[in-house]
Amino acid sequence: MNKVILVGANIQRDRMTDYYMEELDNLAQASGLEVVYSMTQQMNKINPPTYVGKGKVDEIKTYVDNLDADMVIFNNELSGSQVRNLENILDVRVIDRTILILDIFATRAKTKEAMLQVEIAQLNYLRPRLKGLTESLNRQQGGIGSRGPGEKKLELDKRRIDHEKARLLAELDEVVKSRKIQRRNRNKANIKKVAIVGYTNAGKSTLLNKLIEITEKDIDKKVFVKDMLFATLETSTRQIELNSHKQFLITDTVGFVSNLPHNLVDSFKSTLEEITEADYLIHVVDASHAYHENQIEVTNKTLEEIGVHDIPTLYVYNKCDLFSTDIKTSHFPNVTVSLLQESGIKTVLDFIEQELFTDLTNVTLLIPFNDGELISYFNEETHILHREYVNEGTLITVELNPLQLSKYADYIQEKSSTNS
Ligand SMILES: Nc1nc2c(ncn2[C@@H]2O[C@H](COP(=O)(O)OP(=O)(O)OP(=O)(O)O)[C@@H](O)[C@H]2O)c(=O)[nH]1
Ligand SMILES: [Mg+2]
Repeated sequence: MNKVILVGANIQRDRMTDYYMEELDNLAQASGLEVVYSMTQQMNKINPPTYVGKGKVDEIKTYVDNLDADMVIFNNELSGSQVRNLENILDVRVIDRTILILDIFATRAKTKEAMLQVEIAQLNYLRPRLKGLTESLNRQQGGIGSRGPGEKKLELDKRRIDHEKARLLAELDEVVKSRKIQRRNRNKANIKKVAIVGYTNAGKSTLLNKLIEITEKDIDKKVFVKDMLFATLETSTRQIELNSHKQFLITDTVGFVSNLPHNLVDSFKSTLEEITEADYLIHVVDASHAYHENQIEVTNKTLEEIGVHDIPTLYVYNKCDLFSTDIKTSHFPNVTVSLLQESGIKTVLDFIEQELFTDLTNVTLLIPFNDGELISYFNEETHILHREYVNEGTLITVELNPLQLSKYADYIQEKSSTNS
């Protein structure tokens, strides 16, 4: 296991520095690194050659030697020449927060789409730093920052990077196209869509699993949950059917983190696009986290960046088993839950049901006796509120969406809105 030292330069007294450093520590652990020391420095301006001042570099060097560290990770984004200069003095590998996050994504990516997106983000990071990083990349064999395109590092020059990037983008385009077709088919079915969003490790995948558990027999549909950053890198969509037979699709998405590299957000746009098409968002918050307010802000800012506006949102303040006092909630509407202890999940489901199916209309239909197939359709696809046999056939009162309403207009006897 690599022993690493974390360094954070606190420019102009950013009060979030401690939090960023704690998160950097988590990111390092998520990457399988052992953090042996973490240091910060207050500074008013950047020292261009090595980012931090000379005195600080010497201090880092002392820690590197004494603690036998083999890597230094900066919380601040470094240029290629800063990496080179720092490595020359410190004599160990130097990376920054961005490359660390890219590395985690590279290790976790499983689908073709996610892998291509990460590779493109890595190339985008590498390109402007190529000159400074060549030495570093040459020196390094395997490990952080070398997964994905980095493996071909020795042959890389700008022209080749551009060429490789164009190739990857074309490949990504193909993958995205076929997924879009799938999505379009779903849209055609006019089925409502919910997306679960939120900071990494908040409990998004847990929520999806619990919803599957309480509504489905088929628990094979469950997704991966783990106490680590970026457990989920792909979006998974599941169909859920409520007791009332109403169905909707629900998508678990990639978690966000502060200072998520722009390259990454850009290249993950196609994955995140699913969010922009949702009818309803469930924003899961780890309310036990001291900085959850900030995490909400970061998530909302990232959502804005990918073009999410005006989608009704339910805030789910999760992990209430971890704190005893009532928390002050700042975003509305909200519910406080413990997904682990399975409290509050039904309320989330009620919110979804209320929000998604506002366009249902209560109608009474007369189905002739010889139209048995139609009866079974309404049995399976809708919620039959009332049933009565009359001379001409069966009278059923059901909730229909606008599409069904126009399709079965000929059978309608009576109409009234459900949600008045
Ligand atoms: N104590 C407690 N832990 C919870 C609760 N809900 C989820 N967790 C834990 O929080 C961790 C993260 O849960 P996930 O569902 O993987 O979180 P996520 O938001 O999908 O995370 P990423 O996929 O990494 O973005 C897991 O270890 C869960 O078991 C809860 O109500 N209470
Ligand atoms: Mg997840």
